[in-house]
Amino acid sequence: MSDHRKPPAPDPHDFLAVDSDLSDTERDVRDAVRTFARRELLPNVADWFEAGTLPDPRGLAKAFGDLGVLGMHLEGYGCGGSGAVAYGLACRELEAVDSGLRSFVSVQGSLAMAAIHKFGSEEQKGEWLPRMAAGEAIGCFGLTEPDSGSDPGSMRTRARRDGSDWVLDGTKMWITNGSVADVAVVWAATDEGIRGFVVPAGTPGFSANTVHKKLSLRASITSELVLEGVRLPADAVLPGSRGLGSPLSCLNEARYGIVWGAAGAARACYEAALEYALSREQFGRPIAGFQLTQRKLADMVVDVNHAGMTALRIGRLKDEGRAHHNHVSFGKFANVAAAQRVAAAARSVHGANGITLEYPVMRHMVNLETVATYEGTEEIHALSIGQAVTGVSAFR
Ligand code: TGC
Ligand code: FAD
Repeated sequence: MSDHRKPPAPDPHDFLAVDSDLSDTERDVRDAVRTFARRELLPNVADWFEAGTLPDPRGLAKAFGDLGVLGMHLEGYGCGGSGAVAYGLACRELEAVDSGLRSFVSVQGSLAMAAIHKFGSEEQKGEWLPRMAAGEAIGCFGLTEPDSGSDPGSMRTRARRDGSDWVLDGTKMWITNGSVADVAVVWAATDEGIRGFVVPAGTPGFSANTVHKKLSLRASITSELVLEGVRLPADAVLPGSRGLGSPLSCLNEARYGIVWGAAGAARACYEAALEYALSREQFGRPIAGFQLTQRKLADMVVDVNHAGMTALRIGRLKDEGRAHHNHVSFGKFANVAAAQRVAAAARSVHGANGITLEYPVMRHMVNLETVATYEGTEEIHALSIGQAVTGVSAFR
């Protein structure tokens, strides 16, 4: 006998019911991070963005540590050991508030902690990871240089041996949390190829300068790291690191967080536009009733749901150990572009109000300029996908 009952209408806030595929544990993580983000971060983020800084990065680190999101996908050493999808959901809920706040968590957990976790000695892991997971120590990750961005293999920062010590010279640029970090993971060229070094803040010759006048990712601290004859003991090198593949493997972890985070920023913009369109009246009726506005909302809801499905698919592949770095490139490329389209459309739906910090849309829109640039630009990921499908590298 056929069932003539109508299926339930799509939920405008989860049109393809992507979240119904989550496990109970994953839903619990989503709800805990969403509640925290909406209660503790959302009411303040416009002020932080306007001020162009995070006024209390140590308090924020501690709060993230208490929430359990710092290095939450890493095993042992006080880390959460969660699945990839659960970690992605945390990134999605944080970036629904602001890309800078997701960045804080990505850089700590997926870059600085992941580098120590993957390549560090037992002593390095024991010294740094528990404190970083608790938010008692802040880490940063120095790969980019003033003249070496998309092509990190061209870095000029050098580490040379002097007796049993290492001596580092060079400059790193655009380093998230650099000037508030307790520890920097710094990548440098050596006679043995590129290697990672654990540099505690306060080491003589190491200094950090905050970058000002940013128009994007303003609720985030961005810095230059200067290394002038920084002398480190032999055990400062990450013993498992060797070659450019080492930092690139950390980038995969952070790029994966962006796949989810961008879906969160897109969702936040779409939801703001939907709410605004339903309440804002012109020509005697809500602007949501105009066909051109509905087209914008339809395009947005498609992008938001495509992004959500892409994130979940890559997350499931990752939890099964089947996510190749080109899958992650696909997700970063697709989801950041989708979020940029949604943010721009959402801003237009808001009219003049859309250019203010009273509404989240333009803040997300300008943040996404950074998100499209860091962790591999749109062009770099397009070329990685191109290489994956053609077998031909366009880089060299
Ligand atoms: P190439 O010769 O292709 O590769 C060198 C070695 O690395 C391997 N490899 C990877 N391994 C793991 N994960 C990946 N994603 C990898 N991509 C490549 C590769 O197989 C090779 O291994 P082996 O054993 O043969 O030596 O290197 P290339 O110099 O031609 O460059 C390739 C390219 C352009 C894709 C790479 O350099 C790149 O990804 N450039 C973008 C740089 C970037 O993303 N920088 C981000 C800095 S950190 C940051 O932005 C933090 S933002 C804050 C936040 O996250 O919120
Ligand atoms: P470039 O590499 O100079 O690129 C300029 C333009 O040329 C881009 O459009 C690019 O796509 C294009 N291009 C380059 N090569 C090619 C090519 N082969 N084919 C086609 N087009 C190409 N880095 C860190 O190490 N740690 C951090 O914590 C960190 N945080 C950041 C925070 C912020 C707010 C920002 C803005 C950046 C951060 N970065 C960080 C740096 C970031 O990873 C780099 O900006 C990024 O990798 C791009 O490098 P670039 O800015 O030097 O641009």
